[in-house]
Amino acid sequence: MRVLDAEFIKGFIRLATDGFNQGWHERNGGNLTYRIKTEEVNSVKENFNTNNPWMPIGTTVKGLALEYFLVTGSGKFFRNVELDPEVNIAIIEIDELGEHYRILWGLCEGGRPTSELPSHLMNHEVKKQQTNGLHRVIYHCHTTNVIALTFVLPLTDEVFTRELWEMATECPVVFPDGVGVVSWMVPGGRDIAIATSELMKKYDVAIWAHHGIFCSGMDFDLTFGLAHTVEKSAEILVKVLSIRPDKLQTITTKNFRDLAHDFKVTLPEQFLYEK
Ligand code: 2HA
Ligand code: ZN
Repeated sequence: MRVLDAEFIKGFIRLATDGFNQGWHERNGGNLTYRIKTEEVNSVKENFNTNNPWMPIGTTVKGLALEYFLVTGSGKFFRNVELDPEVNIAIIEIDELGEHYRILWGLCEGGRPTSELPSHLMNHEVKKQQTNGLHRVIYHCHTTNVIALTFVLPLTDEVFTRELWEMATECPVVFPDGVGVVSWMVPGGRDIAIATSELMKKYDVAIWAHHGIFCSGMDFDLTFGLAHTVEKSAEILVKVLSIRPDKLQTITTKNFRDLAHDFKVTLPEQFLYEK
């Protein structure tokens, strides 16, 4: 099969276009990676070029040895992914030590995988282990309202989770584990990758202060839907705070307990504090 005819490529491209249309991917902002299923690799491997050199990942991801990923390119614009996928995205393979990758398809005019490859792969490693292989997508985007909130709310998991949950009744059901927050850090390196992957042991969403969000999910719909829900909630909070600094009423701790009971979700006590 031609790579561009594969459903997993179409799903990846659709997410990139949807994210751009939401306004979360100015210029080369954001990045997306997908851990490809074995049968999907087999369906397109006749197109692979195995002559490219092995390159260092910049960290070690033993749990991802011999896995294949579809990734956005470093410096590439989400806006262009749909127009010219072969130039802007790539399929890569991880070596048996989890220390190097090589490009098998795509980035046909040159380039490297996303600058956030260490963060993406370390998050994939955590999520693959924690979900028994169910999570396959890691998505980083520059969600405007979430970023705005990182200037005015305390940068704690407790405050962000609770405030985002309160803004839309569906939120505790969509992200019952809550969200984690990373203070401002230099992007692209191992330190931010370690901090984010620590949070990913507990959460499916990590907020990077003054930068954006990182999220994880089983497929493209669920991962995009998660980012979309978090950002919509942040937008409502920005509006509420802009109208008046304090809420007249909200969803209460008791309301959250009732919701958890009826929807059969477990909400951590950490976030059910009385205000
Ligand atoms: O430019 O978003 O975090 C890509 C990024 C880096
Ligand atoms: Zn970014």
